[in-house]
Amino acid sequence: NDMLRWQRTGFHFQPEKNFQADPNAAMFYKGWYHFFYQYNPTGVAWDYTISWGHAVSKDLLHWNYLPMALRPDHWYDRKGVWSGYSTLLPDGRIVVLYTGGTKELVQVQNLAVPVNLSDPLLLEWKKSHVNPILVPPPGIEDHDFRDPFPVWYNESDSRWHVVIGSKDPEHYGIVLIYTTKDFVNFTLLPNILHSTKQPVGMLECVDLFPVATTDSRANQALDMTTMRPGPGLKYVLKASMDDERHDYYALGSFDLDSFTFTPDDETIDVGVGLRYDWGKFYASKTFYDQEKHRRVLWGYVGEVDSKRDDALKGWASLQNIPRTILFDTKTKSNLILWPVEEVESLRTINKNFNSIPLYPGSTYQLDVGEATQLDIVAEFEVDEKAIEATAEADVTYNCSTSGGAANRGVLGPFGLLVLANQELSEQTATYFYVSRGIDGNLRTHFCQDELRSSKAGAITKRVVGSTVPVLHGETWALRILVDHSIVESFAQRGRAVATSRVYPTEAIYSSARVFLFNNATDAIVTAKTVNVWHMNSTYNHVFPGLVAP
Ligand code: DQQ
Repeated sequence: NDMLRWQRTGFHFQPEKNFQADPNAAMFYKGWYHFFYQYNPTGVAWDYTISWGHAVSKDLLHWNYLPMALRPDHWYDRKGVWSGYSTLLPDGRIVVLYTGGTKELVQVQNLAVPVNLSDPLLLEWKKSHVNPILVPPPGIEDHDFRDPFPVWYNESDSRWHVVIGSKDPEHYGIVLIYTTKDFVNFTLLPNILHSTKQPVGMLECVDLFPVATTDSRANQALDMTTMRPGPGLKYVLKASMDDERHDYYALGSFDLDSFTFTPDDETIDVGVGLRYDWGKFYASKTFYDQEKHRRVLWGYVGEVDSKRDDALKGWASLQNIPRTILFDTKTKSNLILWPVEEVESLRTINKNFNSIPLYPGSTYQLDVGEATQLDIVAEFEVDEKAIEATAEADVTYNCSTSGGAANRGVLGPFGLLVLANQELSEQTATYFYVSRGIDGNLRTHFCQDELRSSKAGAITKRVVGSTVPVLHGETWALRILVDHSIVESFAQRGRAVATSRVYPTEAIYSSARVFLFNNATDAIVTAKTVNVWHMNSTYNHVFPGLVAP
């Protein structure tokens, strides 16, 4: 297993061993960011011992592992402490709501609270003696009732609204709403918060939050518990699609009286339209960071190698670098997701490259030394004359069916090759592909090609991505975080994101390289500026004096 050692990341969150999955939200409390996550202390895959791992950090990057917060030790969670949400209430209390799998595998909701609120580490948790606080209501299947999330505090009647994802008998995703004053007694509202128009199946890990839409408030992240619907606001409804394992969101409006969400555009409703990430990324949650007035997103990035390799490594799955979420006031049609600013504090040696012409069919090696832990920021320009000379081209291009970076078109692909060996027989390509529509307008696709990312067998490799808005006067901009076996890429400063797990066999340690490339047939592309930073490791460890799993 020494062979697989290099796959361990340098600055991403991962426990020392075993399996992790869904982030179960986070909070800033008494000087610490607390992070809870689905963790199996006994193996490298999901099973019924699934528990809540716990860690703390001062900066969302350097973590101290703590003892597990919650384990399956009662009849109502005998088959797992599943996902849920940790919430800091406005009055200073903390509640955790989570789904338990009972002996019979019925999904029920449970309450847990910290034993000692004056302990900044929140080390001890107690489960409520009235658990389970909720069982599946009539008409909802026993295994379609999970991931509770307290979303809204109504001051006028001192009630919380708690939402839970589910599906109806026809396989349409639905979001149930309960109200409660004390998190013990609940009332199911007769209406539902939202129902999908497509039979997308069970909605896991539902999240709902406001975003500011006007320029004056654009840099504000908003706290769901204090904001009321009104001008300058939109709402984001997010759900994880159990059937296809992707996190979708929709932008829309919210009616507080009926407690219903309406997407701005039904054709891009949750489950069919926008995704947080076009690559490997699932079961995400956001939390409002009252310390820095921002909303922060986490998802987990699973493995796409074999179970056997996970067993050899002794661990499985990563968390992405936390991302801030804002509304895109320029396009008004998407969110902006961007690595938290703290990640820039890990940057060390910088190499800067300017105005590098990339001729059709060429690559250009960026001489940066060992290229396993990087933060890369690059801006490209496509030759204007080539654009003008191009008639309608490649209108049906689609990242996932394109065949990837080897497939040449008139105006692309161009971008970067990371975790590449010198011969380029191993490489992960992050690129733009520009096409020209019948109306003359340019359309940009942002793709990440994993097809040549590893020479090892038994690995799922895809080309992932989507179209991304590139506005008049903008360059084509990429940011890529590279960390051994994960590549997180951001197009147009966060309008579209793609994360890949990759397992090179040769492009490891000092043999890992990074290249620019242009595989367009007709256009010269200029890499206007490229900044490459080496990234420090975070060396996470167990909190001094404590024992963690
Ligand atoms: N994982 C949890 C569930 C959730 C799913 C169990 C999403 O509660 O629905 O580990 O990955």
